[in-house]
Parts: sequence; C-alpha cells; structure tokens
Amino acid sequence: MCNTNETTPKQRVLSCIQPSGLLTLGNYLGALKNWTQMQSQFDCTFAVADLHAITVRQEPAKLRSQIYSTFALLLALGIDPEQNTVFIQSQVPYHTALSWVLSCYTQFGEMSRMTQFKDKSAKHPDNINVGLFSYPVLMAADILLYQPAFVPVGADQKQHLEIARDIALRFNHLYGDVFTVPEAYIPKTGARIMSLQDPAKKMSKSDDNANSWIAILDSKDDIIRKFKRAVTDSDSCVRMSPDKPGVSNLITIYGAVTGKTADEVEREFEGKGYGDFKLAVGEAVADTLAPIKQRHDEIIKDKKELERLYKAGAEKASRTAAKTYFKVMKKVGFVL
Ligand code: ATP
Ligand code: LTN
Repeated sequence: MCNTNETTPKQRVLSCIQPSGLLTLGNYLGALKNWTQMQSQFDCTFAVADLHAITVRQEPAKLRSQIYSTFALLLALGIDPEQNTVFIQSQVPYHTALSWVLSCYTQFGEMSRMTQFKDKSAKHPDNINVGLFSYPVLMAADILLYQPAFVPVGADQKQHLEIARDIALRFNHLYGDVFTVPEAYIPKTGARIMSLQDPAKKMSKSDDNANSWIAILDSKDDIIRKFKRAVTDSDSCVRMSPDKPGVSNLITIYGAVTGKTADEVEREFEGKGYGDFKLAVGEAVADTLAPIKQRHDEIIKDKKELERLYKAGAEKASRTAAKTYFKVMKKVGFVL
C-alpha cells in the first residue's frame, strides 16, 4: 500500500552575507528579501560570511559588533532559525578546511578573471592579499559543503557562482558525484541596486561615501536626506533609460519596494519633478525598512538568546557540512 503521508523533501538553498559594514538597501533588495520569501518553499541555510569580511582590513571591535548585528538582522527579517539553519561561517571550521582542498582544484588563470578581485584590489592597492584573490574558493566551499540546489544572490555574484559550479563539475568528473552543482537564483527586480552618488557603481556597504548607500538600519530622516541628494541628471523627467542611470536606479528602487512596474512608476510621476519623486522614493524605502530596524534593535539587546541561537545554528550546520567534508577527504585519498 502506498504511504499517503510521504512528502518529497524540500530542495536546499544556501546563501551568505558578509558583515563587512552596515547592510544596505542593495543587500536587502538584491538578496535578503528573497531569502525570507524562500523559507516556506525550500530547506534554507543562511550564514554570516565573517571569514570573507577580513579580505579587507577590519577593526576587531567593529567587526564583532557587525557580526552580531548581521546575525540579528537575519532574524529581524523574519528568517526562522528553527525551521532553517542560520549560523556564523567562522564557527564551522569545515569551510576553511574544504576551501584548501578546493583551491588545489582551481586554476590561477580562472581566478585572475574575477571582476570583484580587480575592483577590490584597485580600491585597496596597499592590501592586495592572497585571501582577496582566493575569496571565490572559500565561497565555493561555503556552497558545496551544503549540497544546495539554488544559491540566491544579487547579479554581482554571478561570476563567483560560476566558479563554484566549475569547481564542483571538475571534482565530480574526477571522483564521481560528490557535489550538487548549484544554480544561481537571481531576483528579477532589485538584482543590481546602484550607488546613489555614482550610478555606474553598485551600491556597496564598504563604500566610504555614506551618502552613496542606504543602510537597512538608517533613520527615516537619513534615508530621505540621502535620496534628496541622489545624483540624477539635468532634465526632470522620471523615465527609465540607459542615458539616465541615476533616475533609472531610483525607479528600480521605488518599483522594488512598492511592487510597481517601471511603466507604472513613470505614469505616477508624469509631469512631476525630481523633488517629488525623490521624496516619494525616500518615504517608501523608509516605511519598508522601519519595522525591520525596530525588530533588529529588540533582538540585539538580548545577547544571551542571540548566543544560544548562533551556537545552535553552528551545530546544525556542522552536522551537514561534516558529511560532505569527510566524503571529500576520502575521495581525495586522505586517511580518516
Ligand atoms: P562589500 O561592499 O563589502 O563588497 P556587498 O555590499 O557587495 O559587500 P555582500 O555581503 O558581498 O555585499 O553581498 C551580499 C548579497 O547582497 C549578495 O547576494 C550580493 O549579490 C547582494 N548585493 C550586494 N550589493 C548589491 C546591490 N547593490 N544590488 C543588489 N544586490 C546586492
Ligand atoms: N561573496 C558573497 C558572500 C558569500 C556568499 C557565499 C554568497 C560568501 N559565501 C556563499 C552566496 C553563497 C557576496 O555575496 N558578496
């Protein structure tokens, strides 16, 4: 007789976020919003990628507080740590261990093509460290340890995900089916939010100019002020166009937070100037972020509970990661 209670297991999803600064509206629209929506449908694993953050010099006390804050923010967004696995990367040592093994199956040439490495080494010419170069291998280890079917990321991470897929395929070709080859899961709207000060660059939490990004934890006044100062162009027509990158970025943002299409946004602001439009964008963004900030501020106060949750998360993650790690060790020929 068939078992009518049998359900197909949920597919696994994994993603991580660096605590390299205050998380931005770009992180929210390009990644985090997606994460919260995926939890009902998938078996989700999310981590704070603190090991990745030190590829750029960090001040220890500030880094620690950003790790706590980022973890708290994931919970504030509504990610349920009981139903999913939420943890801090450095607390699961299999990530660095697998990263070494995978680095021996990654070519120098393929890593040299990574645009993020080129951008970040141009930005930090005094600290072009080997970790910055091998960053995508650690990212591949983060992913492949958990055998996910999908990796939700913003469009800027597509190239890194390709590397993870290539490493998985190469390894599987040599040793049999060890790794699931993951697919990128990139949102349709908000995949690439640009800087408010230079719309040719992506909005980035590590940008030194605080007016170029909106932090999820910014106050309403700061949000409105930053949108008022956002770079646009000399005409005052709210229209999506490649020759109007500043305004197009604001239309994308407004559309992403209100659920409106670009056409609907253009119609709503027909005949109105940039002043009205920028204020509307600022208010819509502030209204979206305010409840998240409020929950974050409550969660971060209870350090004991936070510690209980990240430790439980690391234990849960370790159980899954260990299975893949020891399989890899055995395949490569190490003694177990
Ligand atoms: P950093 O500035 O330190 O390089 P970052 O802001 O790019 O960091 P990450 O922690 O590297 O952020 O990325 C976290 C997630 O947010 C990734 O999935 C990334 O694709 C997404 N993301 C980051 N910036 C943007 C952006 N401007 N638009 C859309 N998605 C983004
Ligand atoms: N490099 C990533 C952060 C990251 C990540 C991962 C994303 C580290 N490890 C694993 C997805 C899967 C970024 O988003 N900038």
